[in-house]
Amino acid sequence: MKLYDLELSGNCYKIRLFLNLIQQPVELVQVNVLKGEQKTPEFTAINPRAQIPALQDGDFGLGDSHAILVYLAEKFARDDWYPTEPETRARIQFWLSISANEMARGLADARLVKLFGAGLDYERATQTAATSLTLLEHHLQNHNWLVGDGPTIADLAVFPYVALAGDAHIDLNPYPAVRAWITRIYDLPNFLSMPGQIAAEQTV
Ligand SMILES: N[C@@H](CCC(=O)N[C@@H](CS)C(=O)NCC(=O)O)C(=O)O
Repeated sequence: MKLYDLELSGNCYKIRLFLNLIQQPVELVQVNVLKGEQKTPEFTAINPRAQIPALQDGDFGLGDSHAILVYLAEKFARDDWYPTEPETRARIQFWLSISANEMARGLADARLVKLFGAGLDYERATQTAATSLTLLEHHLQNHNWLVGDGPTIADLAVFPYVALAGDAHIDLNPYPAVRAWITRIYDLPNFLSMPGQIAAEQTV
């Protein structure tokens, strides 16, 4: 199995983290998006959206971090990370949508501006980030995990850009329940870190 990857991509990190947590080996193939390597015909045959991450598993190719999380969880870890009850699945999908929308347009866009100089509206991104962090904070004041009693792919989808808030120059101090949740994820067996994450001592 190959993961088309970039170390500094939070979307790619979702997949690297999950595969490490479930101890599934993968071959990492670096894609330099600044050089446009995601636009080659070979790559768009795997992901027509011309974005990383993308996965190649035998004959099966797939793009999108959320689709890949669902695929890998179904295949390797359904009972633990993607339980089958309709209510649980639907709640997980709710958070995958938050990840693909509010987290992407908020925390991830703000990080793109501050870390890579992207020409995006930083003010708007920070407002979206504040709204989604407040939503997350309220949820986590009464729950240890986003869905159910243990970690699921919902946590892994939402977590990366939250833990990378420092790169986006966004302070997590007003969100103590979010910081406690980050600590719980850091403490998972076989956790894998990525550069730029909030330091463990800042989470308590
Ligand atoms: N919704 C997609 C977003 C993927 C995405 O934005 N990938 C970025 C890197 S983090 C990318 O490939 N950017 C290069 C481009 O769009 O040309 C996902 O969750 O995988």
